[in-house]
Amino acid sequence: MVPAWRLRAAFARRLSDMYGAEVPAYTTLLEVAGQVNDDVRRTSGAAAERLGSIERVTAERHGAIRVGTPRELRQAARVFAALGMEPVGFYDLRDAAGSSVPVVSTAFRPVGAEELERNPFRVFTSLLTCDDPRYFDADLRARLTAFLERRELFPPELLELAALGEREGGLPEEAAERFLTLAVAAFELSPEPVDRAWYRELERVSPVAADIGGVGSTHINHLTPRVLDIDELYRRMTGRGIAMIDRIQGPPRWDGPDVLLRQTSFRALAEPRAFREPDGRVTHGSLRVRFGEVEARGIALTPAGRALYDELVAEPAGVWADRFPRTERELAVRGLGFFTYEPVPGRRRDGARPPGDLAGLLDGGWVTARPVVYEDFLPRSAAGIFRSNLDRDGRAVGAGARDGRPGVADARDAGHAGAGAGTAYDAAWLAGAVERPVHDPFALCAARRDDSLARTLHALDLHLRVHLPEETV
Ligand code: OOG
Ligand code: NI
Repeated sequence: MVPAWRLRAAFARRLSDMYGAEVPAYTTLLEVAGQVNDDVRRTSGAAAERLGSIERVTAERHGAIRVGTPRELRQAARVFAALGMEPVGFYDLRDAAGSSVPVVSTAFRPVGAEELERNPFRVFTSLLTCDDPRYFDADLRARLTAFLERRELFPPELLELAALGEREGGLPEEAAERFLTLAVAAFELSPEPVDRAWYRELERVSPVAADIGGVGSTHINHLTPRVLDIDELYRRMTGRGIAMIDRIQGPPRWDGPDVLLRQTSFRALAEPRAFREPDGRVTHGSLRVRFGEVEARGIALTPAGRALYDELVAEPAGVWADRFPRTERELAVRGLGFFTYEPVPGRRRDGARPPGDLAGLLDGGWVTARPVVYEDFLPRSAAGIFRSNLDRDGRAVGAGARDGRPGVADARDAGHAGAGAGTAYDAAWLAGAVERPVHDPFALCAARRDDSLARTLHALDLHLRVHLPEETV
């Protein structure tokens, strides 16, 4: 029996091999990321591994796929379930600040600390909001839906093996091999000719709509390694002549703790593709749909920490230095960051009782705090990555296309899916579509913290309640 986590690790590895063979700049990215991580370890020693062992960080990846219908999303969820990956979080990129993309998304990933440690592979998965009239009028929606209903992203054999794997928590050796082969194939770029007129029509609404609904299959559009020093990586990639997007998404580099997520990417490459012309001829051209992203991960923030982050994200390092916690301790005691806690073994009591507050326990050397790494995504960053990679030389892919129609911004201001506006795509709707609960990222982190804190207090023989600024445990 091959357990789910081994399937997940093998899937991530094979996907990476496939992607590397097809997108050579990705291989360069991996090479540079590996070198940067090695260098950081050499210069920073143990501190480098505060947010994960070098082995985990260097092996870590996230992928991204895009699908067209709730049915396709449900099927993707089933494939990921066999890999021990569950939907976490809901992201509405239609109203992401500054750039509206017609998708709602979730991320499939392992949720337990142990499963994450074994292999943290995650896939950001976006669903085209076909039912949002701000992007698709009734006529286009009907044709788009009909097109999507006809295609098959995941062959029945794959879905059956996935269901078996989910039920059993793994697959027998031979079935595992077959499952992995079919699963990787489902995410390869298809050689099928692209219907040029149809693709272009969707592209006029949004390049994302064309990438999703303009072709007969889905594909991994990027595979992202994790790096310990993203500023250094950016410099080195640029030094190698690889055109990166103009910036690193997220807060500026500063000398306080790394929090949440910073990401950057190289521009989507023009890859040769076959097109079917209106007269039936097959011609050759290119499309830019696959790119390379890289990310640095930091400490997960509580809702209060996240609110502060959102307020500061666009501010320069100086403002961060004034307003954001400069230390892990401050993040913890102000209730802004998530940590797990452990009792310090053998701490002598000296006749003193451990104090009843987190600051006292930390400062008195009774407990230690370990940061919880952020395992999720950020809508602003995601929308920025989407957008920057749809553009060619600063303009949208294809002749004059724009992401989002004129007027989308007005509708957005009025609140998404407002009065009478098609499906209300929200977290509850998404859970219904995948027929599984969608985890709340904050709740997952809080559960880990609370659990560790309860065990720590028990070990210290403290029958008290530790008051956290935000919540009470
Ligand atoms: C997904 C973009 C979002 C991230 O890391 O924020 C994403 C996509 O382009 O399909 O992967
Ligand atoms: Ni990504």
